[in-house]
Amino acid sequence: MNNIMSVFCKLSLIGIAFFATLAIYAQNPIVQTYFTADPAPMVYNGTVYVYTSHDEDSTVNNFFTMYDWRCYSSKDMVNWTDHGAVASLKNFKWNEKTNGAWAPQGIERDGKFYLYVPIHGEGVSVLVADSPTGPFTDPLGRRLIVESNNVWHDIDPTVFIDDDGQAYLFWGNPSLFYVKLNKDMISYDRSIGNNGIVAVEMTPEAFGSKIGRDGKPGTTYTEGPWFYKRNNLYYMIYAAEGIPEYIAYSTALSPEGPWTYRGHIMQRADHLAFTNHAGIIDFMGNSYFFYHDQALSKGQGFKRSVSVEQFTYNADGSIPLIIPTKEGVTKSVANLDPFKRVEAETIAWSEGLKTSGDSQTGVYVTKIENGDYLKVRSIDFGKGAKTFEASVASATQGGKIEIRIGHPNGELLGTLDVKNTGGWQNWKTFKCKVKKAKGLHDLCFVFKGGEGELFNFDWWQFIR
Ligand code: FUB
Repeated sequence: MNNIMSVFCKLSLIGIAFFATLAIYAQNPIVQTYFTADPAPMVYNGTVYVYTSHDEDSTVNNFFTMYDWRCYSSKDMVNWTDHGAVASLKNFKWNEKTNGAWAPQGIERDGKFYLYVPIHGEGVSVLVADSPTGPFTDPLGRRLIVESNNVWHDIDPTVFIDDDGQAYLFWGNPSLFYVKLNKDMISYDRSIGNNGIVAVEMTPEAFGSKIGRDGKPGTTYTEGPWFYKRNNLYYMIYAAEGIPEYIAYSTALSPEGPWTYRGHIMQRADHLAFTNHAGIIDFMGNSYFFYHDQALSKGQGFKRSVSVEQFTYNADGSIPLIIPTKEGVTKSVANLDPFKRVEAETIAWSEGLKTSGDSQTGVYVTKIENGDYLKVRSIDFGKGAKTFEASVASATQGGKIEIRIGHPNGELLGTLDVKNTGGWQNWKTFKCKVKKAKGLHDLCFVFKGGEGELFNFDWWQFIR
């Protein structure tokens, strides 16, 4: 851990300098209201869902503080809707650990959603739900991976269902294991490997070579595997040569290997965290690479944030070197319809805000103070709107929502007055007239008012 700390401190200082200039036009990191890490994107029904782990705001900067798993979704790759913490350590009644909600991955099978999660030091477990955003329940009442000989190393599950219906669950640090999941997705074939658990052969040809801290030859594979298939080639993406980690990959013609080392995807960089963890998807004809950095915390490696870059595979299926940027995904793949209710927690960029939620209202934007703002991109006004309305709640003096085009100082379309509604959960809809903005625009909602918290914000829409 001492080695970890010295590397980490050095990276933190450099990161502070790099991110001091984080622009309001940035799209990365994709979540600004919380620290998020270990992204696991899943495409389902025309929507990208990203399950993330969650570094607590209260993290003391010497180890991970992680209690729950969050979920965000997008139909356009630039606006992300916050679904809150969809599962937590408390979902497992048998679990006594109060910390350790590490890297998850979710997958759909036959209308059910399976979330595979490690609890650090407690192996890998599974939760199931009828919707991608939960509620998730524990179908087993115990760990899924119970027989590996080092549960401390049983982290970072990655799951994939092959074309023939066989599902594979890989995981592991610093070695890679897999099980063949049964169709129920909550048990596995015990007839192979060591009572079902197969240890992947870790050779330099398969995963690149490095000399370990103990001076012995090893492979570059460290942790955070991401397993998928594309054009009949199987890909294993992983964090390599930690720490600090970079992202590398290997490919194979079968899920069971043999694997061939293919090189780096994302290099170490001063402004990245000492860990990195990748997830890759194809969506609407584009390819996207998710990872995490330390942008939002200005260089604190235990307070990470999920970012995403668009990329193009080379003709032979190899993955190019991907550069982490603060612009991220600049082109949306769909427009947002402002004449239908939009959840306020659908955000391209925000400053100063948090989200919260309850079973009645769902997730809403909170901790709104004077000068905070949120930006929503690619809004198609068509022939224009006449009225803006929003559902808000305030136990204090309320405030104003300035509706501006493009950025916090952009052209003012209108101002919504928010009054005291009699409580932070007493939701009322307020309306205001707006200037007729036609066509496609990005919008900023800029919050104005007196001292302290102004109001909570649940949803908005425009009326023609
Ligand atoms: O988030 C906790 C751990 O850090 C993950 O399990 C690893 O992949 C690394 O990102």
